[in-house]
Amino acid sequence: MTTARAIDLYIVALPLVRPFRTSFGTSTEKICILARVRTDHAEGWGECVADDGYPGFSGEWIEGAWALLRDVLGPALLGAGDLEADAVEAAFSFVRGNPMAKATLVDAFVDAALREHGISLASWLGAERDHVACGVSVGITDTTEELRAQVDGYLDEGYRRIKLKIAPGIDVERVGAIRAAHPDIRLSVDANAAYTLEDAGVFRALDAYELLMIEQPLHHEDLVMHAALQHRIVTSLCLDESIRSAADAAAAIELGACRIVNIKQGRVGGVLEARRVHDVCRAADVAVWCGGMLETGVGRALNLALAALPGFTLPGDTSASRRYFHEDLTAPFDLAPDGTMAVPRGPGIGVDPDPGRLAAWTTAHEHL
Ligand code: SMG
Ligand code: MG
Repeated sequence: MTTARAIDLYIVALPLVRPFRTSFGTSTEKICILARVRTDHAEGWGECVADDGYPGFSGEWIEGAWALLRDVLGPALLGAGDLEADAVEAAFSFVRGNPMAKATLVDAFVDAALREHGISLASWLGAERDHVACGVSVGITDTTEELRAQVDGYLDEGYRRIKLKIAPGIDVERVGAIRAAHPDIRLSVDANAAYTLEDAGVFRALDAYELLMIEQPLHHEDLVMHAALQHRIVTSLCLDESIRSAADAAAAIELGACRIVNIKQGRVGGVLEARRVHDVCRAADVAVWCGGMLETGVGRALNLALAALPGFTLPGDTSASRRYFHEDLTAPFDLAPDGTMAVPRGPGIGVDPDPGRLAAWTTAHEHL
């Protein structure tokens, strides 16, 4: 049993090495909430993956999550008394929705509880690998030449799968150019819900490029339309934004809305629900892989532990620290020449933010 005694919330801002453009916006900085949960014998960390500025990826954003964490979820955890690590979600079950805010404290509490017992998150989750295969997600560029240069650079570093962000009008030609330059690589695209079923022709055209998958082409709430699209094309659909829970994954699979699921623990309410999504997909023989939200080393450590579970059979968006930051908040995560990354093995998530960098990059702090 573990008891949360104090919580610190931070907002940190780290410049990105290059802007990251998706169909819904461009980020030049990684801004996120970090939570530190102190227990009697340890402290644990969680990172919130909600957007800065406005809710663009999902219905959550930093200012909303901050208020919820400070005024509702934080006090609920501090009032919950003794909890087992795998029972912490119950402290937040009276709050509907808001999985990204909840994940911040679920993950921080689990990390603290595991550190108290000296157990690594990876082994506690049931990880079977000590290295995971890594891909990279490449943002939309102004020109095809720029995109090719970035893709070539990442392939040289050893990444095992390239994912291209697409948007209406910046799709078939771009993908065709990259495929022509690299006929044999594992290539996928991610539309971040920017299309409708009327664009089915775009996806039929993409069938020519033998993509590993097309990620979240249609509206995030529309499983039925994804099922209709999956019937009209050969390439496998993968869902990201649409999957907020294991129940969503079960529904999507039942409907035939996808053949692959992107698991982001922050999107589904934390590492416990992420493992349930994994289990649902594995039982249905649906491949999963670990998504990314440009996390700092705190969230990246957690993603790597999750990605080491047996159902994660495709390379994830778990790229090296240097793909995002000049300097990470933790010790940097590096890509091995074979395109894999080591899973942290220390207690809990196995890494800590550097205190000096945390202090320097914090823009807001709240102690509960
Ligand atoms: O962490 O490398 C990463 C980013 C991976 O493409 C990525 N994430 O829809 O999968 C996705 C996007 C969402 C990020 S929006 C800032
Ligand atoms: Mg995505």
